[in-house]
Amino acid sequence: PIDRTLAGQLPAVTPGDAVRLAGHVHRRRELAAVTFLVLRDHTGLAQVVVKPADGQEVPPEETPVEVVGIATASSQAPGGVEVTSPVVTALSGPAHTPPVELWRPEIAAGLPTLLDHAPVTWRHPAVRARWEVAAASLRGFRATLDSAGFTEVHSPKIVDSATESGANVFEIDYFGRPAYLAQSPQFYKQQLVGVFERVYEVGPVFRAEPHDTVRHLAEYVSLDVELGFVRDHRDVLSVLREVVAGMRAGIETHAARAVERLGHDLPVVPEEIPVIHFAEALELVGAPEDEPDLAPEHERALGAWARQTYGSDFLAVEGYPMRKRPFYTHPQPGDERWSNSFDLLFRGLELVTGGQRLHRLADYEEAIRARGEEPAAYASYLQAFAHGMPPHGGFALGLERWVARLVGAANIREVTLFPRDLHRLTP
Ligand code: AMO
Repeated sequence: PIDRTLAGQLPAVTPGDAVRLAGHVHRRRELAAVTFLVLRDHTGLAQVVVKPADGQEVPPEETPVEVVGIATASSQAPGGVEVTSPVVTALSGPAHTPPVELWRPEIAAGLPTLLDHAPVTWRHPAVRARWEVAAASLRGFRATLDSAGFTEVHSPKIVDSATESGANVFEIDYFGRPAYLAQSPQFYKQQLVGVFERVYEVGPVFRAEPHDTVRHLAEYVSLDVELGFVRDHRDVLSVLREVVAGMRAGIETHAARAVERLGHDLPVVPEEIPVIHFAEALELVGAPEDEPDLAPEHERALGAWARQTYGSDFLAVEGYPMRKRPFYTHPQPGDERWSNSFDLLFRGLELVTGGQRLHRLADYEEAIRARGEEPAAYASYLQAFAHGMPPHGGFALGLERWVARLVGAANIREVTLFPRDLHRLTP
Protein backbone atom coordinates (compact mmCIF):
# COMPACT_ATOMS: atom_id res chain seq x y z
CA PRO A 1 0.00 0.00 0.00
CA ILE A 2 1.32 3.45 -0.97
CA ASP A 3 0.54 6.58 1.10
CA ARG A 4 -1.67 9.12 -0.61
CA THR A 5 0.15 11.89 -2.45
CA LEU A 6 -1.72 15.18 -2.62
CA ALA A 7 -1.90 17.13 -5.87
CA GLY A 8 0.05 19.93 -4.23
CA GLN A 9 2.85 17.50 -3.29
CA LEU A 10 3.23 15.90 -6.72
CA PRO A 11 5.76 18.46 -8.06
CA ALA A 12 8.17 17.42 -5.27
CA VAL A 13 7.96 13.65 -5.99
CA THR A 14 11.05 12.06 -7.58
CA PRO A 15 10.23 11.05 -11.16
CA GLY A 16 10.00 7.29 -11.46
CA ASP A 17 8.40 6.80 -8.03
CA ALA A 18 5.02 5.13 -7.71
CA VAL A 19 2.26 7.42 -6.36
CA ARG A 20 -1.35 7.11 -5.28
CA LEU A 21 -3.62 10.12 -5.75
CA ALA A 22 -7.26 10.51 -4.75
CA GLY A 23 -9.73 13.19 -5.75
CA HIS A 24 -12.50 14.15 -8.15
CA VAL A 25 -12.16 13.93 -11.92
CA HIS A 26 -11.91 17.66 -12.59
CA ARG A 27 -11.63 17.29 -16.32
CA ARG A 28 -11.62 14.42 -18.79
CA ARG A 29 -10.08 15.45 -22.08
CA GLU A 30 -10.12 12.78 -24.75
CA LEU A 31 -7.66 13.35 -27.59
CA ALA A 32 -6.94 10.99 -30.45
CA ALA A 33 -3.90 9.35 -28.87
CA VAL A 34 -4.35 9.94 -25.13
CA THR A 35 -6.89 10.93 -22.53
CA PHE A 36 -5.93 13.55 -19.94
CA LEU A 37 -7.48 13.12 -16.53
CA VAL A 38 -7.10 16.23 -14.42
CA LEU A 39 -7.59 15.21 -10.80
CA ARG A 40 -8.70 17.74 -8.17
CA ASP A 41 -8.16 17.39 -4.46
CA HIS A 42 -8.22 19.93 -1.62
CA THR A 43 -4.70 21.10 -2.45
CA GLY A 44 -5.04 21.65 -6.19
CA LEU A 45 -4.92 19.89 -9.56
CA ALA A 46 -2.78 17.04 -10.90
CA GLN A 47 -2.49 15.74 -14.46
CA VAL A 48 -2.81 12.03 -15.24
CA VAL A 49 -2.03 10.73 -18.74
CA VAL A 50 -4.03 7.69 -19.83
CA LYS A 51 -2.85 5.86 -22.96
CA PRO A 52 -4.85 3.20 -24.83
CA ALA A 53 -2.22 0.62 -23.78
CA ASP A 54 -3.05 1.36 -20.11
CA GLY A 55 -6.47 -0.18 -20.71
CA GLN A 56 -8.17 2.24 -18.31
CA GLU A 57 -11.62 3.85 -18.45
CA VAL A 58 -11.72 7.42 -17.22
CA PRO A 59 -15.05 7.98 -15.46
CA PRO A 60 -17.03 11.17 -16.11
CA GLU A 61 -16.17 14.51 -14.55
CA GLU A 62 -16.87 14.87 -10.82
CA THR A 63 -16.58 11.13 -10.13
CA PRO A 64 -14.31 10.52 -7.10
CA VAL A 65 -11.37 8.34 -8.12
CA GLU A 66 -8.15 6.83 -6.92
CA VAL A 67 -5.19 6.80 -9.30
CA VAL A 68 -2.08 4.67 -8.81
CA GLY A 69 0.69 5.37 -11.31
CA ILE A 70 4.22 6.61 -11.91
CA ALA A 71 5.37 10.20 -11.27
CA THR A 72 6.86 11.44 -14.53
CA ALA A 73 8.61 14.70 -15.35
CA SER A 74 6.77 16.72 -18.00
CA SER A 75 7.20 20.31 -19.01
CA GLN A 76 3.52 20.43 -19.98
CA ALA A 77 2.19 19.35 -16.59
CA PRO A 78 1.29 21.85 -13.87
CA GLY A 79 4.25 21.82 -11.48
CA GLY A 80 6.37 19.85 -13.95
CA VAL A 81 5.28 16.36 -12.83
CA GLU A 82 2.40 14.24 -14.11
CA VAL A 83 1.24 10.66 -13.51
CA THR A 84 1.62 8.03 -16.22
CA SER A 85 0.79 4.29 -16.56
CA PRO A 86 -2.19 4.77 -14.24
CA VAL A 87 -4.65 2.36 -12.73
CA VAL A 88 -7.86 4.38 -12.27
CA THR A 89 -10.49 3.18 -9.80
CA ALA A 90 -13.85 4.93 -9.44
CA LEU A 91 -14.75 5.31 -5.76
CA SER A 92 -18.46 5.71 -6.43
CA GLY A 93 -20.85 5.41 -9.34
CA PRO A 94 -20.28 7.68 -12.33
CA ALA A 95 -21.20 11.27 -11.47
CA HIS A 96 -24.09 12.96 -13.25
CA THR A 97 -23.18 15.77 -15.61
CA PRO A 98 -22.70 18.92 -13.49
CA PRO A 99 -25.10 21.86 -14.04
CA VAL A 100 -22.11 23.98 -15.15
CA GLU A 101 -18.67 23.01 -16.44
CA LEU A 102 -16.51 23.13 -13.35
CA TRP A 103 -13.21 22.73 -15.20
CA ARG A 104 -13.44 26.07 -16.97
CA PRO A 105 -11.25 28.72 -15.31
CA GLU A 106 -14.25 31.00 -14.78
CA ILE A 107 -17.59 29.59 -13.75
CA ALA A 108 -20.17 30.46 -16.42
CA ALA A 109 -23.42 30.58 -14.46
CA GLY A 110 -25.77 33.21 -13.14
CA LEU A 111 -26.43 33.60 -9.42
CA PRO A 112 -29.66 31.52 -9.34
CA THR A 113 -27.86 28.54 -10.93
CA LEU A 114 -24.93 28.94 -8.56
CA LEU A 115 -27.21 28.99 -5.54
CA ASP A 116 -29.65 26.28 -6.63
CA HIS A 117 -26.76 23.90 -7.22
CA ALA A 118 -24.53 25.06 -4.35
CA PRO A 119 -23.36 21.55 -3.36
CA VAL A 120 -21.81 21.23 -6.82
CA THR A 121 -20.95 24.80 -7.81
CA TRP A 122 -18.91 25.39 -4.62
CA ARG A 123 -16.54 22.72 -5.97
CA HIS A 124 -15.31 25.12 -8.63
CA PRO A 125 -11.83 26.27 -7.49
CA ALA A 126 -12.59 29.96 -7.97
CA VAL A 127 -15.86 29.67 -6.07
CA ARG A 128 -14.29 27.60 -3.31
CA ALA A 129 -11.58 30.25 -2.97
CA ARG A 130 -14.21 32.69 -1.67
CA TRP A 131 -14.85 30.54 1.35
CA GLU A 132 -11.14 29.83 1.80
CA VAL A 133 -10.80 33.58 2.34
CA ALA A 134 -13.60 33.45 4.93
CA ALA A 135 -12.03 30.52 6.79
CA ALA A 136 -8.59 32.18 6.82
CA SER A 137 -10.18 35.40 8.13
CA LEU A 138 -11.69 33.44 11.01
CA ARG A 139 -8.28 32.01 11.88
CA GLY A 140 -6.90 35.55 12.03
CA PHE A 141 -9.86 36.74 14.10
CA ARG A 142 -9.41 34.02 16.68
CA ALA A 143 -5.62 34.29 16.78
CA THR A 144 -5.77 38.05 17.44
CA LEU A 145 -8.27 37.75 20.27
CA ASP A 146 -6.79 34.60 21.82
CA SER A 147 -3.45 36.36 22.16
CA ALA A 148 -5.13 39.44 23.68
CA GLY A 149 -6.65 37.49 26.58
CA PHE A 150 -10.17 36.95 25.20
CA THR A 151 -12.17 33.80 25.95
CA GLU A 152 -14.24 32.22 23.19
CA VAL A 153 -17.85 31.65 24.26
CA HIS A 154 -21.09 30.31 22.81
CA SER A 155 -24.39 31.87 23.74
CA PRO A 156 -27.85 30.33 23.23
CA LYS A 157 -29.55 30.79 19.89
CA ILE A 158 -33.01 30.12 21.32
CA VAL A 159 -33.88 33.16 23.41
CA ASP A 160 -36.82 34.80 25.16
CA SER A 161 -36.64 38.33 23.73
CA ALA A 162 -35.46 40.50 20.84
CA THR A 163 -32.16 42.35 21.40
CA GLU A 164 -31.77 44.66 18.43
CA SER A 165 -35.31 45.54 17.42
CA GLY A 166 -38.59 43.79 17.86
CA ALA A 167 -39.40 43.82 14.17
CA ASN A 168 -37.12 41.30 12.55
CA VAL A 169 -37.12 38.29 14.88
CA PHE A 170 -38.14 34.77 13.97
CA GLU A 171 -40.63 33.39 16.47
CA ILE A 172 -40.52 29.67 17.20
CA ASP A 173 -42.61 27.26 19.20
CA TYR A 174 -40.61 26.35 22.31
CA PHE A 175 -42.40 23.47 24.01
CA GLY A 176 -45.70 25.25 23.57
CA ARG A 177 -44.60 28.78 24.41
CA PRO A 178 -43.16 31.47 22.15
CA ALA A 179 -39.40 31.91 21.86
CA TYR A 180 -37.13 33.59 19.30
CA LEU A 181 -34.06 32.82 17.24
CA ALA A 182 -31.29 35.09 18.55
CA GLN A 183 -30.73 38.28 16.51
CA SER A 184 -27.38 38.77 18.24
CA PRO A 185 -25.40 37.41 21.21
CA GLN A 186 -25.62 40.98 22.56
CA PHE A 187 -27.19 40.36 25.99
CA TYR A 188 -25.12 37.26 26.69
CA LYS A 189 -21.78 38.65 25.62
CA GLN A 190 -22.37 41.58 27.98
CA GLN A 191 -23.26 39.29 30.89
CA LEU A 192 -20.15 37.22 30.17
CA VAL A 193 -17.95 40.32 30.42
CA GLY A 194 -18.90 40.16 34.10
CA VAL A 195 -17.41 36.66 34.15
CA PHE A 196 -14.44 36.64 31.76
CA GLU A 197 -13.90 40.39 31.18
CA ARG A 198 -13.04 39.79 27.50
CA VAL A 199 -15.09 37.47 25.30
CA TYR A 200 -15.73 36.70 21.67
CA GLU A 201 -18.13 34.49 19.78
CA VAL A 202 -18.33 33.21 16.23
CA GLY A 203 -21.83 32.04 15.50
CA PRO A 204 -25.01 32.31 13.47
CA VAL A 205 -27.54 35.04 14.07
CA PHE A 206 -31.02 35.28 12.65
CA ARG A 207 -32.80 38.26 11.15
CA ALA A 208 -36.25 38.07 9.64
CA GLU A 209 -35.29 40.55 6.91
CA PRO A 210 -38.43 41.22 4.88
CA HIS A 211 -36.53 42.93 2.05
CA ASP A 212 -34.52 41.52 -0.81
CA THR A 213 -31.20 43.31 -0.80
CA VAL A 214 -27.67 42.38 -1.88
CA ARG A 215 -26.34 42.87 1.67
CA HIS A 216 -28.92 41.19 3.92
CA LEU A 217 -29.37 37.52 4.81
CA ALA A 218 -31.91 35.90 7.13
CA GLU A 219 -29.06 33.98 8.77
CA TYR A 220 -25.47 35.19 8.84
CA VAL A 221 -22.25 34.61 10.75
CA SER A 222 -21.65 37.25 13.38
CA LEU A 223 -18.18 37.83 14.83
CA ASP A 224 -18.94 39.28 18.24
CA VAL A 225 -16.49 40.86 20.66
CA GLU A 226 -17.10 42.41 24.09
CA LEU A 227 -14.67 43.70 26.69
CA GLY A 228 -14.75 45.31 30.13
CA PHE A 229 -12.98 48.27 31.74
CA VAL A 230 -13.00 50.46 28.65
CA ARG A 231 -12.90 54.25 28.95
CA ASP A 232 -15.28 54.69 26.05
CA HIS A 233 -16.04 53.46 22.54
CA ARG A 234 -12.64 54.62 21.27
CA ASP A 235 -11.02 51.82 23.30
CA VAL A 236 -13.37 49.40 21.54
CA LEU A 237 -12.39 50.86 18.19
CA SER A 238 -8.70 50.17 18.92
CA VAL A 239 -9.50 46.50 19.50
CA LEU A 240 -11.53 46.48 16.30
CA ARG A 241 -8.54 47.86 14.40
CA GLU A 242 -6.36 45.01 15.71
CA VAL A 243 -9.02 42.47 14.82
CA VAL A 244 -9.35 43.70 11.24
CA ALA A 245 -5.56 43.77 10.83
CA GLY A 246 -5.45 40.23 12.26
CA MET A 247 -8.09 39.01 9.81
CA ARG A 248 -6.10 40.48 6.96
CA ALA A 249 -2.95 38.76 8.27
CA GLY A 250 -4.87 35.47 8.55
CA ILE A 251 -5.73 35.71 4.87
CA GLU A 252 -2.15 36.47 3.89
CA THR A 253 -0.88 33.51 5.88
CA HIS A 254 -3.52 30.92 5.13
CA ALA A 255 -5.21 31.88 1.88
CA ALA A 256 -2.60 33.61 -0.24
CA ARG A 257 -3.36 31.27 -3.15
CA ALA A 258 -7.09 31.95 -2.95
CA VAL A 259 -6.54 35.71 -2.93
CA GLU A 260 -4.27 35.49 -5.94
CA ARG A 261 -6.89 33.44 -7.76
CA LEU A 262 -9.61 35.96 -6.93
CA GLY A 263 -7.42 38.81 -8.14
CA HIS A 264 -8.32 41.38 -5.49
CA ASP A 265 -6.08 43.55 -3.35
CA LEU A 266 -6.10 42.95 0.37
CA PRO A 267 -7.44 45.93 2.30
CA VAL A 268 -5.29 48.77 3.55
CA VAL A 269 -5.62 48.81 7.37
CA PRO A 270 -4.13 52.09 8.61
CA GLU A 271 -2.33 52.30 11.99
CA GLU A 272 -5.33 54.21 13.22
CA ILE A 273 -8.73 53.97 11.59
CA PRO A 274 -9.99 57.44 10.64
CA VAL A 275 -13.06 58.52 12.63
CA ILE A 276 -15.75 61.00 11.67
CA HIS A 277 -18.72 62.11 13.77
CA PHE A 278 -22.17 61.21 12.49
CA ALA A 279 -23.15 64.89 12.30
CA GLU A 280 -20.10 65.68 10.18
CA ALA A 281 -20.78 62.65 7.99
CA LEU A 282 -24.29 63.91 7.22
CA GLU A 283 -22.88 67.29 6.28
CA LEU A 284 -20.22 65.74 4.09
CA VAL A 285 -22.73 63.76 2.04
CA GLY A 286 -25.20 66.64 1.95
CA ALA A 287 -27.97 64.85 3.86
CA PRO A 288 -30.46 66.78 6.02
CA GLU A 289 -29.13 67.26 9.56
CA ASP A 290 -32.10 65.50 11.17
CA GLU A 291 -31.50 62.29 9.20
CA PRO A 292 -31.36 59.44 11.76
CA ASP A 293 -29.24 57.02 9.71
CA LEU A 294 -26.90 56.77 6.74
CA ALA A 295 -28.39 55.46 3.50
CA PRO A 296 -26.36 52.98 1.42
CA GLU A 297 -25.46 55.73 -1.08
CA HIS A 298 -24.18 57.87 1.80
CA GLU A 299 -22.01 55.00 2.98
CA ARG A 300 -20.60 54.58 -0.51
CA ALA A 301 -19.80 58.31 -0.72
CA LEU A 302 -18.12 58.24 2.69
CA GLY A 303 -16.09 55.18 1.66
CA ALA A 304 -14.80 56.99 -1.41
CA TRP A 305 -14.03 60.06 0.71
CA ALA A 306 -12.01 58.00 3.23
CA ARG A 307 -10.06 56.38 0.44
CA GLN A 308 -9.26 59.74 -1.10
CA THR A 309 -8.57 61.64 2.12
CA TYR A 310 -6.81 59.01 4.22
CA GLY A 311 -5.90 56.25 1.74
CA SER A 312 -7.96 53.98 4.01
CA ASP A 313 -10.41 51.23 3.10
CA PHE A 314 -12.00 51.78 6.51
CA LEU A 315 -13.87 54.66 8.09
CA ALA A 316 -15.48 54.70 11.54
CA VAL A 317 -18.56 56.88 11.96
CA GLU A 318 -19.13 57.62 15.65
CA GLY A 319 -21.94 59.32 17.56
CA TYR A 320 -25.00 57.81 15.85
CA PRO A 321 -28.23 59.39 17.17
CA MET A 322 -29.42 57.76 20.40
CA ARG A 323 -32.97 57.46 19.06
CA LYS A 324 -31.80 55.02 16.36
CA ARG A 325 -29.67 52.86 18.66
CA PRO A 326 -30.81 50.01 20.94
CA PHE A 327 -31.54 50.84 24.61
CA TYR A 328 -28.24 49.39 25.88
CA THR A 329 -26.29 52.10 24.03
CA HIS A 330 -24.22 54.58 26.07
CA PRO A 331 -24.94 58.23 25.30
CA GLN A 332 -22.21 60.68 24.34
CA PRO A 333 -21.22 62.48 27.56
CA GLY A 334 -22.29 66.11 27.42
CA ASP A 335 -24.73 65.71 24.53
CA GLU A 336 -27.26 62.95 24.90
CA ARG A 337 -28.68 63.32 21.40
CA TRP A 338 -25.62 61.41 20.25
CA SER A 339 -24.23 58.04 21.35
CA ASN A 340 -20.85 56.52 22.13
CA SER A 341 -21.44 54.02 19.35
CA PHE A 342 -20.05 53.63 15.87
CA ASP A 343 -20.36 51.86 12.56
CA LEU A 344 -17.28 50.80 10.67
CA LEU A 345 -17.55 51.20 6.93
CA PHE A 346 -15.37 48.95 4.77
CA ARG A 347 -15.04 50.11 1.18
CA GLY A 348 -18.27 52.05 1.60
CA LEU A 349 -20.39 49.31 3.20
CA GLU A 350 -21.42 49.00 6.85
CA LEU A 351 -19.34 46.09 8.14
CA VAL A 352 -19.44 46.52 11.90
CA THR A 353 -21.64 48.08 14.56
CA GLY A 354 -20.30 48.63 18.05
CA GLY A 355 -19.83 50.99 20.92
CA GLN A 356 -19.90 51.56 24.63
CA ARG A 357 -22.85 50.16 26.61
CA LEU A 358 -24.65 51.36 29.69
CA HIS A 359 -23.28 49.55 32.74
CA ARG A 360 -25.27 50.88 35.73
CA LEU A 361 -28.52 49.18 36.68
CA ALA A 362 -30.36 52.48 37.20
CA ASP A 363 -29.39 53.65 33.70
CA TYR A 364 -30.82 50.47 32.20
CA GLU A 365 -34.08 50.83 34.10
CA GLU A 366 -34.42 54.40 32.90
CA ALA A 367 -33.51 53.56 29.29
CA ILE A 368 -35.96 50.67 29.15
CA ARG A 369 -38.79 52.79 30.59
CA ALA A 370 -37.98 55.60 28.18
CA ARG A 371 -38.72 53.14 25.35
CA GLY A 372 -42.11 52.33 26.86
CA GLU A 373 -41.12 48.96 28.29
CA GLU A 374 -40.87 47.54 31.79
CA PRO A 375 -37.48 46.59 33.27
CA ALA A 376 -39.16 43.48 34.74
CA ALA A 377 -39.35 42.09 31.19
CA TYR A 378 -35.52 42.07 31.17
CA ALA A 379 -35.06 40.71 34.70
CA SER A 380 -32.71 37.87 33.81
CA TYR A 381 -30.43 40.12 31.69
CA LEU A 382 -30.40 42.85 34.36
CA GLN A 383 -29.11 40.48 37.06
CA ALA A 384 -25.55 41.02 35.84
CA PHE A 385 -25.95 44.79 36.27
CA ALA A 386 -27.49 44.46 39.74
CA HIS A 387 -24.38 42.55 40.75
CA GLY A 388 -21.81 44.99 39.40
CA MET A 389 -20.74 45.43 35.78
CA PRO A 390 -17.70 47.42 34.65
CA PRO A 391 -17.84 50.04 31.90
CA HIS A 392 -17.73 47.92 28.76
CA GLY A 393 -18.27 47.83 25.06
CA GLY A 394 -17.92 45.69 22.00
CA PHE A 395 -18.86 45.17 18.41
CA ALA A 396 -20.18 42.71 15.84
CA LEU A 397 -18.75 42.16 12.37
CA GLY A 398 -20.73 40.42 9.62
CA LEU A 399 -18.50 37.73 8.11
CA GLU A 400 -20.30 37.54 4.76
CA ARG A 401 -20.11 41.31 4.26
CA TRP A 402 -16.39 41.22 4.96
CA VAL A 403 -15.77 38.50 2.39
CA ALA A 404 -18.11 40.07 -0.18
CA ARG A 405 -16.15 43.31 -0.03
CA LEU A 406 -12.79 41.51 -0.06
CA VAL A 407 -13.49 39.51 -3.19
CA GLY A 408 -15.55 42.18 -4.92
CA ALA A 409 -18.82 40.21 -4.87
CA ALA A 410 -21.79 42.40 -5.74
CA ASN A 411 -24.19 40.15 -3.81
CA ILE A 412 -23.56 38.76 -0.32
CA ARG A 413 -25.11 35.46 -1.45
CA GLU A 414 -22.09 34.80 -3.70
CA VAL A 415 -19.90 34.29 -0.64
CA THR A 416 -22.40 32.47 1.58
CA LEU A 417 -22.16 28.67 1.51
CA PHE A 418 -25.89 28.02 1.83
CA PRO A 419 -27.69 31.38 1.97
CA ARG A 420 -31.01 31.87 3.71
CA ASP A 421 -33.22 34.72 2.59
CA LEU A 422 -36.82 35.68 1.99
CA HIS A 423 -37.16 33.07 -0.73
CA ARG A 424 -34.52 30.45 -0.06
CA LEU A 425 -34.56 27.54 2.37
CA THR A 426 -32.66 25.02 0.20
CA PRO A 427 -30.11 23.75 -0.57
P1 AMO B 1 -26.02 45.09 13.88
O1 AMO B 1 -27.44 44.72 13.93
O2 AMO B 1 -25.69 46.39 13.22
O3 AMO B 1 -25.41 45.18 15.36
O4 AMO B 1 -25.21 43.93 13.16
C1 AMO B 1 -23.79 43.95 13.14
C2 AMO B 1 -23.24 43.66 11.76
O5 AMO B 1 -23.79 42.47 11.23
C3 AMO B 1 -23.96 42.58 9.83
N1 AMO B 1 -25.37 42.38 9.48
C4 AMO B 1 -25.81 41.56 8.51
N2 AMO B 1 -25.17 40.78 7.63
C5 AMO B 1 -25.92 40.05 6.78
N3 AMO B 1 -27.25 40.05 6.76
C6 AMO B 1 -27.96 40.81 7.64
N4 AMO B 1 -29.30 40.76 7.64
C7 AMO B 1 -27.23 41.62 8.56
N5 AMO B 1 -27.58 42.48 9.56
C8 AMO B 1 -26.45 42.91 10.10
C9 AMO B 1 -23.45 43.94 9.43
C10 AMO B 1 -23.59 44.71 10.72
O6 AMO B 1 -22.70 45.79 10.78
N6 AMO B 1 -25.55 43.89 18.77
C11 AMO B 1 -25.05 44.74 17.71
C12 AMO B 1 -23.54 44.71 17.63
C13 AMO B 1 -22.84 45.34 18.82
O7 AMO B 1 -23.15 46.50 19.15
O8 AMO B 1 -21.96 44.67 19.38
C14 AMO B 1 -25.61 44.27 16.36
O9 AMO B 1 -26.04 43.15 16.21
O10 AMO B 1 -22.10 43.76 9.03
